[in-house]
Amino acid sequence: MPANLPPHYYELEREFKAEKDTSRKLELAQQLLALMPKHKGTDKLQADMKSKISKLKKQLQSGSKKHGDTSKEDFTHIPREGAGQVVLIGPPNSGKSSLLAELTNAKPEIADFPFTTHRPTTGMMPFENVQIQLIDTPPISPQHTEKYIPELIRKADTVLLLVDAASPGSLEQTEHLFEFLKEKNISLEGNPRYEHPEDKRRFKKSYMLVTKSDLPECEGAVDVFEEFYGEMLPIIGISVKSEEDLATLKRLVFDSLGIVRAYCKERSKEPDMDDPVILPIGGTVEDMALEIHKDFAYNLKYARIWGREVHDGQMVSGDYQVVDGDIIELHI
Ligand SMILES: Nc1nc2c(ncn2[C@@H]2O[C@H](COP(=O)(O)OP(=O)(O)OP(=O)(O)O)[C@@H](O)[C@H]2O)c(=O)[nH]1
Ligand SMILES: [Mg+2]
Repeated sequence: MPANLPPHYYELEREFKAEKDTSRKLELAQQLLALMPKHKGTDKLQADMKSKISKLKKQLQSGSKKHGDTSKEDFTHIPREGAGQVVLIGPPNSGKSSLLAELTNAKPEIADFPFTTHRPTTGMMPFENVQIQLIDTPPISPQHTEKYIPELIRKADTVLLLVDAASPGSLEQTEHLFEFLKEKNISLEGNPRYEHPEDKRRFKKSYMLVTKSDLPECEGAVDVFEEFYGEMLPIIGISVKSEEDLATLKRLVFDSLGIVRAYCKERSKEPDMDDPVILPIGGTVEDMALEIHKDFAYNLKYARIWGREVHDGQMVSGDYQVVDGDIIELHI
């Protein structure tokens, strides 16, 4: 008898197989079991899935005993991937997960009610030839805020604060969010101040995104938020339904990271324009050489550059500051 599984089952099954996190894997296994039509053709499948669920439950129990705590996993550290790490924060239902889903290949849960997201979810956002890591987070709210959220913000390169202008309490929610972050010594700023080593405060490069701008009730919302927060950080109206808004946002996020891309070229060969070396703005030819191999940096005599601010093939020394898009031939 054929199993007749719904199409969504196979998508979820792929996610289940790739998932490394035990508790998420358990959630997916339970969803898969629920999706299986209950008839003779799925008897074996159901039994297999039930046995996987019971194994996963045991693993979770032994894992929490081993670490001596009963809380869920530690989300304070999410390994960085790609050219930069950007965290999406905001009050409940403000559209964080929707934005992650539009900009990356991640498939977070999205729903029209608060507290849908329970754990951080990451996705990679392609921008031209680089990938940028986005982290969707559970909401910040007077009712409940996960403890690890401030730490995720401290570690990120850029913060996108999403506020939902369609929600009647959005200004109060935003005010609460800023107070919460202030208590945690975090200040969201368009142009972050210099962080003194002895100062506990962290000034994070941030943008406020006023979401759902396609809805008629959100007309004029950007101006309202601008009045309250415009001096602290840039306020941008967006809709996940607008391709133009999403494209503008991608460029903005890339620019916020303060990075440049350089392309390595071997003599008499074409450079690989799909594989840039990422450097912070101000990074030099020597820094680029170091990224490739320390011997290149130690033995560097000079470099030839092709780019926006040089003559083709101009000779420069190791202290030349790389401009985004420079093609560099290292001579040792
Ligand atoms: N019209 C419109 N609806 C949107 C937009 N962005 C999100 N939504 C809707 O807003 C609701 C909440 O979206 P989510 O992405 O789940 O919000 P969230 O901030 O992740 O919510 P929590 O996880 O509960 O904090 C869903 O019904 C979305 O479809 C938008 O740009 N326009
Ligand atoms: Mg969410």
